[in-house]
Amino acid sequence: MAVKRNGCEGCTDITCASSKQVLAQDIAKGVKTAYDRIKARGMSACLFGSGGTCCRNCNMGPCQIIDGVEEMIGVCGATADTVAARNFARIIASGSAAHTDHAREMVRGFLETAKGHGPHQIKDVKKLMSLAEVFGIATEGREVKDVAIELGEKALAEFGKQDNTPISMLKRAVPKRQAIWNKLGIAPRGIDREIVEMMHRTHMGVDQDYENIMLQGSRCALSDGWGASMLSTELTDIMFGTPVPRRAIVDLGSLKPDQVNICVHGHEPLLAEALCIAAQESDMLEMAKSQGAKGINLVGVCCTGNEILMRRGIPVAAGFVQQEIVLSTGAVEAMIGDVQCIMQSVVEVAKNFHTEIITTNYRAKMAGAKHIQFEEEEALKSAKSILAHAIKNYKKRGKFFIPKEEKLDVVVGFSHETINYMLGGSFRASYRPLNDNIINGRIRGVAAIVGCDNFKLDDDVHEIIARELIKNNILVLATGCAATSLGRAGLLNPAAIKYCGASLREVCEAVGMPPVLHMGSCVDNSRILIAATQMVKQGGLGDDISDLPAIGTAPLWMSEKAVAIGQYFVASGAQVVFQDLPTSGAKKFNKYLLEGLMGPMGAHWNVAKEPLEIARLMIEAIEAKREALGINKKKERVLFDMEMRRDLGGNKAIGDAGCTGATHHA
Ligand code: SF4
Ligand code: MSK
Repeated sequence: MAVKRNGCEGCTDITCASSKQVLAQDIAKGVKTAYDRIKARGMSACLFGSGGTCCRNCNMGPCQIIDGVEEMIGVCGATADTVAARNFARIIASGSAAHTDHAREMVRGFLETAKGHGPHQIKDVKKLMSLAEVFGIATEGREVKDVAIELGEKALAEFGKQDNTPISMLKRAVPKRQAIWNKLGIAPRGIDREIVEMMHRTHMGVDQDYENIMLQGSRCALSDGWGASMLSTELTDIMFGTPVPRRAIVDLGSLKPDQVNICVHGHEPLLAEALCIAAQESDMLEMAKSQGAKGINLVGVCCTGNEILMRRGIPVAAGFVQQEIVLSTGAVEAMIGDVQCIMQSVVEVAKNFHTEIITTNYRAKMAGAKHIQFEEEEALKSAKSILAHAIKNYKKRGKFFIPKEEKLDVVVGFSHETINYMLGGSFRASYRPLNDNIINGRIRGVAAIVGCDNFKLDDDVHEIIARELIKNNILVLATGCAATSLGRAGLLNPAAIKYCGASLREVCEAVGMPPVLHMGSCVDNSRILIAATQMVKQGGLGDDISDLPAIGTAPLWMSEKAVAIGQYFVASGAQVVFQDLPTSGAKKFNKYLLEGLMGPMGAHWNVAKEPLEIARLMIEAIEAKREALGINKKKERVLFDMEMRRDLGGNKAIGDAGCTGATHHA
């Protein structure tokens, strides 16, 4: 597979069979997608932009900085390192802001639900009580409603907190990590505050020391990971149910020829959940029938899709790079968006068909789209009015094409509680079996493949990395559009154990789980923080996340949120690999991210271009951690007699693992 970069090398390859089929149809001839636009632009990305050394933070510029050229520093004297650090920090702030604003809406929705308003309920009381304890809320003998209201109010206060004490959920981290944050003075104090301070410190003439800028960059990112995102995940679980394993479909083929197809796109699940409830109500179903449809088929796109996939088993029709392609089927009555990752181009694509693009959030409108505000106070009524609009569109449907060959079955719903239960069983639910399997070498380590899809690279990058990891007996956790793309590649199915090394296969087979575990949307990367923390607390794998044989990657990152996620992982002690970083134009700062952060954080960023190079780096990092933990002790050599060889018959994956050049000693 040739990986081609944006610009002069032309378009990237689409490997997804369903996507190719749709775009090959006559009805899609007039559609222009991002793949076409990349080709049409025909120019390389701006060197200053991609290297991170273009500054427009004041009107003496814009200044394009060339590192090492005296005349090419900023008018104010800012160096390449300062400018790249400020730009990088602002990416973190923007990504954190997106998660934070999302989380605030979820907390507000939770508080309304706790008060008994709206169509939702408190579904996971056990989780409510355990989170209440984290916030120091008394639970003994109290009504669920009272605990929930107090939790909602305390959670909401975390956003605007002004004193200098740390946000509540930091205390969930292991003591050693908390001590590192305290020593560095980077324990987040208020979720909004850290974003504001980051923006202030990167204003012209404020913080001009890249190491100091990155201290706040870490604090800002931590306020996302351990604050906003974690609150969103936990309260959403309490309200809509903590995910448990369930079968579902991830494919464009989840559209139905004889039903009203409605794509729910974006991130905040409040609207999507209300639509799910509304779509089951008899008045809506009657309305669909009156229009000649057999029913209402809700499908997800991007992370709203992941939210309802995880909790309700509702199919994800498309990941980020397929949002235009799903409309190109001509079979979608409406695409309903809330916030984030909704490309403006969907309006133009929809013009080729009867499809209506409906925006529902005052923060996210688009010219040419119909805006119907989703009113949270009257969630069900509001959801019904949006649905009714889509249903009335069904009769206008013209020629359409729904790919049939690929209906990719997935098993999803791996919250950290589920992993706990699945590996530990109902009597001893714990991470002990996972830790033991890592210590005995059956599972070499854990790798997270997270983040977006990106038109700049071929769409099978996630698959190539995941296959290499599981072949080398590394358990993979996935979130966001990366998880959806791994579903399309068939790796979220227990049958994917055929791609595993022998020992990982044995573990997955015994538990009945796929080797790649879908853990949710992009805010749900907080589940990975908790899972990693639980592994440390369980014992035997060191006393900090930085000791674990674990690593993460977001190889096709697109959104600024992915950088915020990357930084909160690094600041939590986990290594992270990206395909590129917008800092390469500033030598010292770039080196600081790739090496220097190791000193204060015990982890750093890594960059590797090709997917197999990324996988190799991840495997080597995991093996190095195993070595440092002293769990790579060689077993005594066993000479196999004929009977033992027969027992191993058919276990072809034994020996598969060596092809990356990594060392194995299990
Ligand atoms: Fe140029 Fe400095 Fe202004 Fe940036 S802050 S645009 S480097 S003068
Ligand atoms: S939707 S942020 S493209 S994962 Fe979360 Fe996908 Fe990335 Fe958007």
